[in-house]
Amino acid sequence: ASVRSISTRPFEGQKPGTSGLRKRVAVFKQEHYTENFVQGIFTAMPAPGPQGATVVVGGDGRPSSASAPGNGIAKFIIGQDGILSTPAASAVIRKREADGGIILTASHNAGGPENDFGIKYNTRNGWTRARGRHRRHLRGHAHYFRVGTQRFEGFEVEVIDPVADYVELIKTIFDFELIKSFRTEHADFKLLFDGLNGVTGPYGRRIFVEELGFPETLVARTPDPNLIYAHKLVERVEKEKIDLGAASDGDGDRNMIISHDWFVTPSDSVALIAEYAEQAIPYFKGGLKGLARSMPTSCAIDLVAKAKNLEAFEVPTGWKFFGNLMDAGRLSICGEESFGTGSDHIREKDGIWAVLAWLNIIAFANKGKPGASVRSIMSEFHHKYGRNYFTRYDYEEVESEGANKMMERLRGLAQEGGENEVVGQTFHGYKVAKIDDFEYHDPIDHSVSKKQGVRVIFEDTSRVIFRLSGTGSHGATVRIYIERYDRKELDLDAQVALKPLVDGALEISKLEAFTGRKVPTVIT
Ligand code: VG1
Ligand code: CO
Repeated sequence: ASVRSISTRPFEGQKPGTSGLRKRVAVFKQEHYTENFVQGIFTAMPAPGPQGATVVVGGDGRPSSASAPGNGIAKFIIGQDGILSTPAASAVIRKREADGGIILTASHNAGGPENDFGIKYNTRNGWTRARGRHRRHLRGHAHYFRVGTQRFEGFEVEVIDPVADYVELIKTIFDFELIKSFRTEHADFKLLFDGLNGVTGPYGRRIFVEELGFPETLVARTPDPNLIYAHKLVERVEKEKIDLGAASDGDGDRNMIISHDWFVTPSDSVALIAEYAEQAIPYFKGGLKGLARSMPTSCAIDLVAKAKNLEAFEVPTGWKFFGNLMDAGRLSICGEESFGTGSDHIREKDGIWAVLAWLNIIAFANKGKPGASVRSIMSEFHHKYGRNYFTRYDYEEVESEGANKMMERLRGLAQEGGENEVVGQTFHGYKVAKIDDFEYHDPIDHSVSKKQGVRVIFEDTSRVIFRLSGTGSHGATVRIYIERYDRKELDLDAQVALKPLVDGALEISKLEAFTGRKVPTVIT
């Protein structure tokens, strides 16, 4: 191995969005593009910098080629065959006290040569910071297919089993014995886990099949777990009367929870897990520290926090904001409406963790009430707390200009305060109480994040929120989040319950006039 110095130009648009850098594969293939970004990561490494550092590298197996920058890094820890799920990488970084990790994935974005690639960088607390210029670069010929350590001049490469550290950690969190005895006592209980063809395949097999003894079940690959893209899973769950259907995304950090008779919104899922955690999940038996959600996520978890007398935090979209709260010992369980759920066991959202949390809770609930199901558990929750109906409309690959103008106008309205054409007006029966542009003041490091989404809050506490995606690779994606709280009507179809608010949101934003779009690309 030898070190060469190469200087490159800065690249247009090479700055991390909601979750690292995400672009078309062709963009990454430009000469030095990837190396330049990775160099930026090392340049920005917190003191004492990259000298002597240990860095974890893994990914979801998308095609990639990059040589590792030198920078005095002493050790690279790499998942075998280059594989590490995002949560597993976080687990490895923490267990092995590495200084950071590079995850090669575009997560839920579609893969393949025509589609997307991405790079996320994680320090021990999950923050992504990267910027800068490529300077020096290492040439080694490390292989990634066999576990073991390879030594080069000035640095070493350790190839690890990508599953082992993660499984070791996860077994300390959940009640595996309880789940196993539940499975043997309920031979008719059907679990279906989708992700066996993505990066979570080996993790799912090791945990659900080898550790817990569930039958090996496979369905089609599902890069983004939501009701539309995961339709095959949904169909199978309905047809085969599956009790717990679950999916995760390309890099294993997202999850979807369904049963043949219920779809659990991610906002409800995290609230439900928080409700049961102390009683059911060993990791939380000492008590919960605090709960949190991203701003557009429904307020269901806030109700649980209130009932349990816990702090509840509302942070901007993107997992990185939870890390500071966790490090400060003020946050145990958190989630995002975008199918992200997790806890302070690592610094990423964790799809398999969420599925195991549900299994653990179902097993626990069955001890008290035999026959407890996803639906009965959720229904009991809604009777206790009321229901936060929630839906999200995505308009993908919209012209950036129109999308930006729409957001600018909404921001303008928010700045005018109460004196504008929206506040005090009634849209389809809902009267606007307030409009603002969400700003987050981090209570730990006091940093301020502005322009995190425009919120329209109605007099009955219903909300509609507008923001632009920070993970798309081309054009703009407009996201509209719609929420309404109901104490009495608990069994409505969400799309029916939210229809007037959706119409109101479209009127308030003048979405069609600005973007030319009549219908959303995806509804979740
Ligand atoms: C989306 C989601 C956000 C999530 C992010 C990364 O971001 O809305 O909640 O944290 O993806 O998830 P945006 O900016 O496109 O709305 V992952 O699984 O793709 O790393
Ligand atoms: Co992901």
